[in-house]
Amino acid sequence: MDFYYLPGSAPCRAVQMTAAAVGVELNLKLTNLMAGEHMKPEFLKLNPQHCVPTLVDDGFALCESRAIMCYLVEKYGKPIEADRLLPSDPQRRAIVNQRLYFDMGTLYQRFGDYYYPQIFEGAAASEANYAKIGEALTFLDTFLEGDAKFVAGGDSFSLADISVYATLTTFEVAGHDFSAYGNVLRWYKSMAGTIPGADMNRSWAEAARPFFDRIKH
Ligand SMILES: N[C@@H](CCC(=O)N[C@@H](CS)C(=O)NCC(=O)O)C(=O)O
Repeated sequence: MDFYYLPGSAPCRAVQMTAAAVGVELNLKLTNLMAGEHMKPEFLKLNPQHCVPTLVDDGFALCESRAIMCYLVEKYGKPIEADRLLPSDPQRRAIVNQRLYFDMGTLYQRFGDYYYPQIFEGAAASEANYAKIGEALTFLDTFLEGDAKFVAGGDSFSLADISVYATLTTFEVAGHDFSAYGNVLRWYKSMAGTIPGADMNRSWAEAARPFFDRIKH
């Protein structure tokens, strides 16, 4: 299946790790946003929202990383593995979903609110927005209290770990210090040897470094 992506993009890397976890091979279609490839008519036909990641599985086109991740698990995951990644039990699944929405709407959102105006618009750093990232990291630290091994609890990693791990890798490459959040740091270190495709996630993330090197923090 075709996977339109950019290596520096955290949501793209979350899909890459999910594909590795379910054993699906992706046909990589590098999409250069800086060159405007996502605004070409042929890409807009696939995804009018003009963003990566975009997956095309035998003519079925889908965007939004977390929707793609759920699709890959539900369509291609083997039963036991699928139940770990996206549990069928309604309450366990609800917690995984909550963490996925937290990642999209709070953790990554606040990261972007602070960094992207500086990178792309030359804006000054906002202390208030920096503090909001800290609050989001505190929430994540709380989810991991009591020596919890995984962000949605349980005894194996789920899609929530994959999604948040991709986000935190971007934090690392950005030089955003999260060492004060002890549970987050412990969990982050442990995921490197746990999530399939974590090495590729780490090396792809380097593509984002030059953007963060442009700003001082
Ligand atoms: N919530 C989306 C975010 C996707 C997103 O913002 N992608 C960026 C790259 S990281 C993009 O394609 N931006 C170009 C655009 O939106 O025009 C997801 O998780 O897939």
